[in-house]
Amino acid sequence: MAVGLAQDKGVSAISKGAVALVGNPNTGKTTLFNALTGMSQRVGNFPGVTVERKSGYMQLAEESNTELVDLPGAYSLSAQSPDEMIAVDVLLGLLSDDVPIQGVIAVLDASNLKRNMYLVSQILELNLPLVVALNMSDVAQSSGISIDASALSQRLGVPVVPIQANRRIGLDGLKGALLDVLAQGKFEANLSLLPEAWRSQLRTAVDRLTGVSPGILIRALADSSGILLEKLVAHFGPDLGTSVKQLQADLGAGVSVADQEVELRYAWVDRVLEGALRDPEPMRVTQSDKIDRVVTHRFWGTLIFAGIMGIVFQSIFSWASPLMDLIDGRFGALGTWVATQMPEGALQSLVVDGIIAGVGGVVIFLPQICILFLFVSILEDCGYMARAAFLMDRLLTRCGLSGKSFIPMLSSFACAVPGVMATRTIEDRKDRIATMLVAPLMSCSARLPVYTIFIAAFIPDETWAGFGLQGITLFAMYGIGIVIAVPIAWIVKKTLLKGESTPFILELPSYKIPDVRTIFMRVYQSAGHFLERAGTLILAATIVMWALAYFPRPEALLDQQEQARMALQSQGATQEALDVLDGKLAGDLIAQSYLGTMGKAIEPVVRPLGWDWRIGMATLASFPAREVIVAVLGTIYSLGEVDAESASLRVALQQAMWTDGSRVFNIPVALSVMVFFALCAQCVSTLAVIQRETQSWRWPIVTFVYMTGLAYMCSFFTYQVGMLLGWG
Ligand SMILES: Nc1nc2c(ncn2[C@@H]2O[C@H](COP(=O)(O)OP(=O)(O)OP(=O)(O)O)[C@@H](O)[C@H]2O)c(=O)[nH]1
Ligand SMILES: [Mg+2]
Repeated sequence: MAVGLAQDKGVSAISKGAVALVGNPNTGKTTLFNALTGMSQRVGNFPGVTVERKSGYMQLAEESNTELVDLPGAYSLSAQSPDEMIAVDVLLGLLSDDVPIQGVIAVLDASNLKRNMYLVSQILELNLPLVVALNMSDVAQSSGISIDASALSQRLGVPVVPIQANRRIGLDGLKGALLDVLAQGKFEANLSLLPEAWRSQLRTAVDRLTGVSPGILIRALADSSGILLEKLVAHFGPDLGTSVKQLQADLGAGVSVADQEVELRYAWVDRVLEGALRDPEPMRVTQSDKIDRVVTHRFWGTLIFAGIMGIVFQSIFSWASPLMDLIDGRFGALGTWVATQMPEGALQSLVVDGIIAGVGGVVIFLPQICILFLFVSILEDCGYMARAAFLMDRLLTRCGLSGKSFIPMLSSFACAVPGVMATRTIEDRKDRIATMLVAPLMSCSARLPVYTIFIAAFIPDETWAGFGLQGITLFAMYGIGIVIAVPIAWIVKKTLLKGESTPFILELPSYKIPDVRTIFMRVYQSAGHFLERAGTLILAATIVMWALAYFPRPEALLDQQEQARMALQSQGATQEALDVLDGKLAGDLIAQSYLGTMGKAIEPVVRPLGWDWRIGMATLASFPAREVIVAVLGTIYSLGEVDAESASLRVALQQAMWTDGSRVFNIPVALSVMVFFALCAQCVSTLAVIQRETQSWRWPIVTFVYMTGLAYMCSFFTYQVGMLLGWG
């Protein structure tokens, strides 16, 4: 992959290929990527945040943009998990439709240099121009670690630049060094750590093959699973396969490159760092170790975790309500104003009852979404969430999952789509699929509006043992998914996906003061994502549901109403009496609408859950995306009411009646709706991403069927028990 820039150190030639950011997980690659490209990819203080290849452009020299590729973290080029495989594919040039890699920035955690150097030893064998960035130099410094960058650079034969990516310190030096190595063109693979016999054999073999570096051959030789070798042969041709066989024979029977490689590399790392790295007390007990003893303690740690989550859910209610009331009021006023500006008719109804009442009803939850993500990103960035993962490891392994399942499950509290993608860090395919099956049980942010609307309307605002009852209910809704995931995972691992769970060593990241920019970006992006859904998927669903609830409008009914109205007026009836009449018409119209007819048909199915046809239809409409229920209920009640000002959905729900005049909703009904939404697979995007990640329709179907069945059962149980307990 020579770029041949030696003749002209020119700018134009430099933009021929991409530069890849490679390094162990959680070393700050994405932070550096964002700093160099001005983009805002997701950053977090735990390993396995990036699971996809992402690219952007950085300005290396004047008037030239160079593509920069951010990769998932990898401990070694002997990929163990699908996310590590991505880094390997890119570095070895196996993605044929991809821009070739012309250089590499190895991002190392300076406070953990020894472990990070292993990967460097492998990259050095790849014939790729390389710059080593010593990131987290602030962390290293505060732990008293000192690194002689120039000595290291001399030993490695590549530039070594100390940086601090989160403060953008040292980036100019890094870019300069990168420009230099790119301009030097072809980089000679450094094979110094291999035994002389191997080296000469490798060189001879490489000479016979085109486009293959010694590093690629070593990767092929060290590949014990055979998967990488297969890919390499497909890419570089069958000659590579023959060479590998030949080499294996030449190196002698019983020599396992995979096994020996590890020892050789560790010995090399020790040699290279000798005298260049000064770590005064490598074994010291740090402040962070002391904190960890408490927060990862089986009992105290769990208590702290529950306490923190309790506070988070409580704050979601108490902090958000003033803002939500404000937005709610604004939308109410907007609806009333628009109604006075537009002639009465279908169009006015579409805008006021459909779009404003529906989409507006969802948008008011924005403050809660922001508060949720504010907490989540602070907890993640300071390093606490990785400790929570550690705490869960025991539980997860006991139910047959990998401890690595925690991070995907944690991500699923924001949204199951990145959660399912985060399972790429799990090596074992069965563990990976089992995690995907339970990840959507975690309450994502789309469920938050559903929970809070029903909680605000039906759970009394009282305190219980110092905690608000509403906060406790929300806590319980988040809890139910976790509690149910445990037996489900256990059953899945005992039946569909039998297999041993692999032990897992989570590397606990160091505690940090959370980065304001990272937190701001996370909250901002989540808010944007929420609003985008409201403006697209939910808007579309609302319009369809509005039309179904508005049409047909039988002439006979409207005429009857007109006559009744005139009769009342001629008798000098009060405005109140006229409103009652209008309300009745609105109710009759919606009952006769397409939606009403369908609703009546499905009512027997949802009746055992305590629901009326309106909740049934709104739930059915929410299968593509769960927030739709809030929008659809907003539309249904808005169409079924006369007075646009009482459009607050909360009040409408509280006042909803059965035909016999009794209230539709009580606490058991509200709980049964919430439980249904906590457990049901109402999200097309999640099912699609499971299909994509597993390359099979089987798993999205299994997910859908089991979650929907489970939701129905648990919802039924909740309603019936609630009624028995006399909460109705
Ligand atoms: N103190 C300090 N923190 C940093 C520095 N660079 C990055 N961080 C933080 O380190 C954490 C990890 O950063 P990321 O950029 O997500 O790391 P990554 O290498 O992309 O991680 P993966 O995608 O999981 O492999 C984040 O909390 C960053 O804010 C640095 O130079 N100093
Ligand atoms: Mg990353």
